[in-house]
Amino acid sequence: MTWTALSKASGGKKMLRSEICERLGIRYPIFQGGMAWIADGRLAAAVSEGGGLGIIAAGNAPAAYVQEQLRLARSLTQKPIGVNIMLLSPYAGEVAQVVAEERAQVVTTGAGNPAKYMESWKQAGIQVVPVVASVAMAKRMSRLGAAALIAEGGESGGHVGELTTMALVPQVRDATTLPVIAAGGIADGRGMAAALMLGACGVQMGTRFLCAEECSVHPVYKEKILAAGDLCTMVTGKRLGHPVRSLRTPFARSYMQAEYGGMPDQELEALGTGALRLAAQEGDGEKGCFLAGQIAALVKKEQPAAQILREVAEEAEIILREASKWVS
Ligand code: TUI
Repeated sequence: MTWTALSKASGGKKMLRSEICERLGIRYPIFQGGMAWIADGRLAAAVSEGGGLGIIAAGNAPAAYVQEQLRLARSLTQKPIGVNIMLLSPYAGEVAQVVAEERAQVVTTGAGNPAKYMESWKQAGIQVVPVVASVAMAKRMSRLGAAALIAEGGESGGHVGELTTMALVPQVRDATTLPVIAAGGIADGRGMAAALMLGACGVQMGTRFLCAEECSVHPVYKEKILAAGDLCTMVTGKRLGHPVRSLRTPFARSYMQAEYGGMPDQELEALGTGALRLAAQEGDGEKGCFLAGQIAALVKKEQPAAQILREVAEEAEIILREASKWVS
């Protein structure tokens, strides 16, 4: 890992930087997670303008929505913008085409294997950064020419893999020579510093950015994150093969009961449909599915995205500077 202490950008003071900053043209090695129904052009632009990598979530939306949000973000900032493509979406193919046409600087992918799109994205000059939840997937993506990898542990909100961030990041790091971004269970400078110690060269945070001022998610969603405790999330959907971490709400509990109470697959699938939109847009505390990571309790206040980036990076810097205290 090439850690470079660049002094120019901060008036002679050393600052936290890594190879992913140079590769993507960002100041802080911090990505904002591509949260479906939530991460729009406005949030992505605020994060990128603040020095991180803002990412527009395609989620289950059609290509026209992604194009509109990308253009909105570009009207708000000149900095690089990413798009996250959720590969289970019926619109994944058309979204894949639009990001190539619009030449998004970065594409991240989730919940599947983006192999069939990789060549066209690379041809368009896009830096492809897939989310991986296993070593096998990391190796596959490396062979296909990914620019970097996001190693996402099961502490994260939303669709989760088997491994924790602590176990996954060093194994992915050892499996490829690509830069690794750690995700899942990171909300502050302590998590960021720890991720770097595990071999990552940057982090992705979703839950922390839910409470960014520029995040348009329903206010009830933000209130629930701010009120969350350590045991406030749970994983449902394992039976259908799509485990999802969300807040322990009436919806999540009744879904879990249906899941283990023998509800037929089709009915169970229908029960989940639309629940994320109800949470994000309507703030529906009964029928909504409030995706959130295990670190929700570490999110203490609503604040501008730029302040989140600065706080997390500065805290990580302090911890890393003091790390030599452990060796005497
Ligand atoms: O994708 C996410 N998080 C998400 S997606 C989402 S929306 C959704 N809608 C319906 C069902 C499920 C989710 C909400 N949150 N994170 C990235 C992520 N990707 N986590 C784990 C993975 C992953 C899992 C398996 C990536 C690749 C993979 O490979 C499978 C294969 O094809 O080998």
